[in-house]
Amino acid sequence: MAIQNLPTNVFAGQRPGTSGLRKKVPVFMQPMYLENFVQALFDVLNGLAPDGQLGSALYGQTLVLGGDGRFHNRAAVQTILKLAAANGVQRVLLGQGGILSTPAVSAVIRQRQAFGGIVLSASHNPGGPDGDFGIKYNASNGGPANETLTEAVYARTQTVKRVLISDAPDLDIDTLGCFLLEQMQVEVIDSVADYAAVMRSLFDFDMLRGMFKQGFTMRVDAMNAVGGPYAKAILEGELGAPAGTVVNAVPLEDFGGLHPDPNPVNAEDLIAHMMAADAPDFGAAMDGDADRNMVLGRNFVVTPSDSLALMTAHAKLIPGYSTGLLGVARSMPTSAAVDRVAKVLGIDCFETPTGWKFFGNLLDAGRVTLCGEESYGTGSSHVREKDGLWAILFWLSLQGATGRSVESLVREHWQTYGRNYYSRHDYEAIPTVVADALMADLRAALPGLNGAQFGARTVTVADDFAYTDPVDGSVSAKQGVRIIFDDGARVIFRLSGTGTEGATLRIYLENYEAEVAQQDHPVQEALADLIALAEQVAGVRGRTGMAGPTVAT
Ligand code: VG1
Ligand code: CO
Repeated sequence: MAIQNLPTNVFAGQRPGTSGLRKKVPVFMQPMYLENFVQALFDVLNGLAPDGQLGSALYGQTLVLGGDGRFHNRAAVQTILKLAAANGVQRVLLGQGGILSTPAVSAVIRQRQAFGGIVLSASHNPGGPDGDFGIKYNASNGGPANETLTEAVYARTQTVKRVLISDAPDLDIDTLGCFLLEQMQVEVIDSVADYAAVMRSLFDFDMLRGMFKQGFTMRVDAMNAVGGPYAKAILEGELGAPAGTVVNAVPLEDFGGLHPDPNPVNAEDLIAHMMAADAPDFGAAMDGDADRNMVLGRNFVVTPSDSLALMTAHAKLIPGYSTGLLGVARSMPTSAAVDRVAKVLGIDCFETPTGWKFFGNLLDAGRVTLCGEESYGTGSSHVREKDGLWAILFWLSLQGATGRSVESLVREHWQTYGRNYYSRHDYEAIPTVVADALMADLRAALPGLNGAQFGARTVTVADDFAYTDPVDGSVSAKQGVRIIFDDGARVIFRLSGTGTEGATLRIYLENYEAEVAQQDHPVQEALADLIALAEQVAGVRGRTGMAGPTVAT
């Protein structure tokens, strides 16, 4: 065994987006593509001096490694281990079989005080040989690296000249225990244990066991992705939910052809079960890396923004949050439902750009306890990622503690706080030039939109969202075009930072309704005037030739 010093070539476009570097699998499989990126990451972590001299910050350190089990996961694990061994890492904690969900990586980093961790996932993007692959670095707080670090890594991918890698044979990654790779220790750990311990510390497992004993029924669709083993171990294993409660529970390299994005469009089978006459009490799904969640009651779908608001309102019922919340945060496009709850509770509510990395500082500084995004993501200070199974256990606990159904909890919430009708329209795979021109024109139109009148509504804010981090003062500009009206309605336009094909335009639509009698309209109908207005302002159909959104959730 020896450490090799191999020449690399520079690849364009290795810039991490909203959540790490995501590309089509064939891109990742190009010789030296992954190696180049990971070497750049290790060089930056080792500490690059301004003159380009390398430090040795990684020496003696522990890293966590695991992924969602998608195609290329196992090969990528072997490559990264060999790079780590050659770049001074002392120990890698590797999930068995290369498997760790995103929240589990975060939990392991924190529990074991690791230096950081690498997550192999393209999350909610499809997998398989023609699907997507991804890689993301999490820091010692367990959360996604901030933009300063990801930009430094990107810069390094453009200048790195060599890759340091061990030529050792592949390791057995399926057997628990410790192995040596060059000087580096590899400890293959149980993928679920550390994460399960965190869940036990937050929820009343005895009460939850009691619910299932009394016949509470539930269906969790793991979408053939990494959440399966976690949900099975905790819900069926520890809490006594009947076998078969968790379906599609074995992670498959191509997710069995499913698109592991838990929304009503992609989790079609779950929706059918929850709308059936014999629907279980509670339904839920998770995404590819198990950090997203969708929750449903019998015949009832919960909007993610509402989920965050309800969790905030009822948090004290959960043992882990019984003393109350320090504050809450939501991404800018997420509906303002949680803002109303925070106001009543007298706690701070922060509005951040899209992407979990922006919550890290607020959580670390003790400014917030719960966070959420409209894209089916909620989480708390227990880790530094959004967490699908945590959200499911939270909603399960809410039903146990109140003895009420999902639907009655949500309807009561609307009565108390009003309903924020909400929808996101995605226009996928638009040519990048068309999408960029559309956004540029929208930005140029902003001054004229301020104060403009649309029917009964007047525009009170028309801007491009910019965020100043209240903890470190860093500024993130151009985070989405907002049009906010005097009645609280909002239309927001932004381009996705996780796609791998052309550009995806997201249009976020929100309308507040205080009147209980007006709270039961179909969502697209309730938002029809805002949908028309968005089209009037942006001209999406004309520019893209698309008759409507590819996905509306
Ligand atoms: C999307 C969502 C965002 C989420 C991100 C990562 O980003 O909108 O809310 O944090 O995915 O989620 P974008 O830039 O495509 O809008 V995951 O579960 O794919 O890591
Ligand atoms: Co995800």
